[in-house]
Amino acid sequence: MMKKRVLSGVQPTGNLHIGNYLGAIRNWVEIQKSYENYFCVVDLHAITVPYNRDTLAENTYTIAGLYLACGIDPQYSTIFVQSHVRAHTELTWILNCVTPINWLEGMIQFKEKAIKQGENVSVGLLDYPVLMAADILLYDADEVPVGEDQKQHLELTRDIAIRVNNLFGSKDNPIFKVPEPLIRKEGARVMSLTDGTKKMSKSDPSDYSRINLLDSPDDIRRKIKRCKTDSIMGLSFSEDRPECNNLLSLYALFTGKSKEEVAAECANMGWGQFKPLLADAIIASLEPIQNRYKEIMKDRGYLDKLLQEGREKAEAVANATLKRVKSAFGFLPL
Ligand code: AQP
Repeated sequence: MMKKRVLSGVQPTGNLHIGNYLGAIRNWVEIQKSYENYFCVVDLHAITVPYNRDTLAENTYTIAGLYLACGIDPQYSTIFVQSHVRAHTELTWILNCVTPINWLEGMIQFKEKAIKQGENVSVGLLDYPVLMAADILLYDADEVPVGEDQKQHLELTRDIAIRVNNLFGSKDNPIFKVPEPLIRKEGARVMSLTDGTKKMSKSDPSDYSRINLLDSPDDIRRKIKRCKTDSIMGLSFSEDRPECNNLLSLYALFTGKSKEEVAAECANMGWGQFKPLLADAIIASLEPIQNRYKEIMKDRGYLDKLLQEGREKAEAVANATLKRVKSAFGFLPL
């Protein structure tokens, strides 16, 4: 039986944090043997906001190295850099011409990031979801494993695919496969350590808001010690205690315990007792990833070769789709 195909990616905007790990990469690792997998480092997305050109390439290596360190296995998964496969930008242009502008203006992430940036908002930021649609549709992905924050963008991808199929395809001969989101319940939305109502994010100016996968044990202890809590006695999963909810969920995810077990274990604890337990659980889970990462980054030649092989495999699939799309849109063939 043919395996279903998945595609997903992370922006090289800095170190990965535990939200990226729990919401996305950990799930990729778990499913990779049952799917045909394409995982890219989405560097074209990373330049939609002001960025540092001196660190972009190094961050791209970092993310690729972290994919491997977290357990993405090249035997099952193709790892590549988005900007190395030109079909991504070419399909984006074509999709731009069939995507109504008001679909993009309504995107929550655009509105949030645009507010943060004031007047300095690029066309690229508005167009971010169309680039994401191109990423996914180029690979005829059946499913897209992402965190909760990407749900709206995935719905837009589906809308664009359906629109193109209606305009230029037929029921028996659709142009695009319409992908399904693959969003796990646990870890799909890890919240900031400084504000339990905001998602943990690489672009938050405060490093205390997140735990990065490469943070030292001391940093992790310090961040957990300083993180926002409340003054209610006893710890519980409760809707109106966003920080408590988030920290207990992290404890459950990093220890592998169920919510019920954690609720019972922590019901009578205070923050002073709980925080070191949480820090220990996170440190113990990240230590093997950090050790593997150090080994992987010693051999840039290996990473370069892997990304080159990944590009070749990705390009073969992407170029075939692009050819099909251009033919359907009526372009004169080469
Ligand atoms: N807090 C999170 N909880 C669960 N999943 C998350 N993801 C991101 N944040 C969380 C998932 O990680 C994948 C890569 O997303 P990204 O590269 O956009 O990461 P980011 O941290 O969101 O990066 P930025 O640069 O800081 O962007 P913004 O400002 O948008 O937050 C995705 O699958 C995402 O769902």
